[in-house]
Amino acid sequence: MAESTAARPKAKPKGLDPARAEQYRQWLRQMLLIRRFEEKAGEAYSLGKIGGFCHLYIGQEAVAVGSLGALDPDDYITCSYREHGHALARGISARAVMAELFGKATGCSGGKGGSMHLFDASLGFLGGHAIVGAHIPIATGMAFAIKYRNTSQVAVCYFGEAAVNNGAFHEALNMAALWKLPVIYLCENNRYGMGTALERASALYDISERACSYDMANEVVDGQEVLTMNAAMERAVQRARTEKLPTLLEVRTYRFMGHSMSDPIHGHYRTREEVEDQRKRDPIAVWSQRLIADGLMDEAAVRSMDKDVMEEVEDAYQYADESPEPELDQLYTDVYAEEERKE
Ligand SMILES: Cc1ncc(C[n+]2csc(CCOP(=O)(O)OP(=O)(O)O)c2C)c(N)n1
Ligand SMILES: [Mg+2]
Repeated sequence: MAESTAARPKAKPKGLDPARAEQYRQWLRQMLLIRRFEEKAGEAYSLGKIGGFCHLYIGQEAVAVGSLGALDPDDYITCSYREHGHALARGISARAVMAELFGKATGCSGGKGGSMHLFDASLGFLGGHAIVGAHIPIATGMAFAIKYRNTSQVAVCYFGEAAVNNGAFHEALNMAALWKLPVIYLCENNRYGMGTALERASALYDISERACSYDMANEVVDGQEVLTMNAAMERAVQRARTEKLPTLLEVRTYRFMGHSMSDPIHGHYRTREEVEDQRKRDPIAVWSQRLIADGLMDEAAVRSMDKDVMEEVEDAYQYADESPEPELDQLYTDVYAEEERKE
């Protein structure tokens, strides 16, 4: 059954701020980069260039771009396995992400992580985790470390709505609320955990309400609108940084592709009509039309940006294809990363 991805009505979207025009254009570029990258990754997978699992992020781009746009460079991020978009939006290069998907030594995890385990500690990007919900306590631990060291960083944890029925989710949220930790739990509710619709697996439909059990701030966010996403994230970041309090954001979004490369676009669990209906709120079209309507870009500029992005993705593909595989003597390196303590 197709419900709207739109969140409960909140404050009306404000007009675009001309002073932020460059940032707005960058958001569009980042979303286009993710889209074109994912299309190319899908193609490479079909050609056998990428092995293992591969979960595309197409349809959810505004969530990663809008939310990561509210963070500082030294904040910590941890994600599920559907994290190519987050890695790109955080600033890991398309070359390093594509090479990782190809299992090459030049990949961001040295070619040993693959699609589900993208890492770059220098950007505070601490995975890529394949086990549903397992990184929720890890993010909570990061937030505990931040509090212990008394810095003003924030930890962010991205996960799907299927993770909230996992015991680790509840244990982590309880501790974060009890200990007042600077963490943001960002649930990307795309309404399906593989082929299971949310309402078939969850007693509670509104995931945001789960925060009430832990007296935690929460919000439902329209994840197809990048500015709305950014504004909600800014509120959560502010709460974490200044008040040292956690937030649960339930972000309503939709994946346009199958769960993974082995799953067809609609399968038996959703209809073609539902997917087509959701595609009417394509986050890239929504945002580019908004920028054009507000006079911050014209159609030619959007086309030229898209072309530029496609060239970047093509370059990443060539780079990944030509890169060497990791050497055998690298098998046991990079198992643990040590971070330098800032005393
Ligand atoms: C603990 C655990 N159980 C089952 C799986 C198999 N599995 C992989 S993805 C997935 C669905 C997760 O859906 P959701 O959390 O909504 O994220 P989405 O794929 O929609 O981004 C499942 C059950 C797993 N990886 N880990
Ligand atoms: Mg899901």
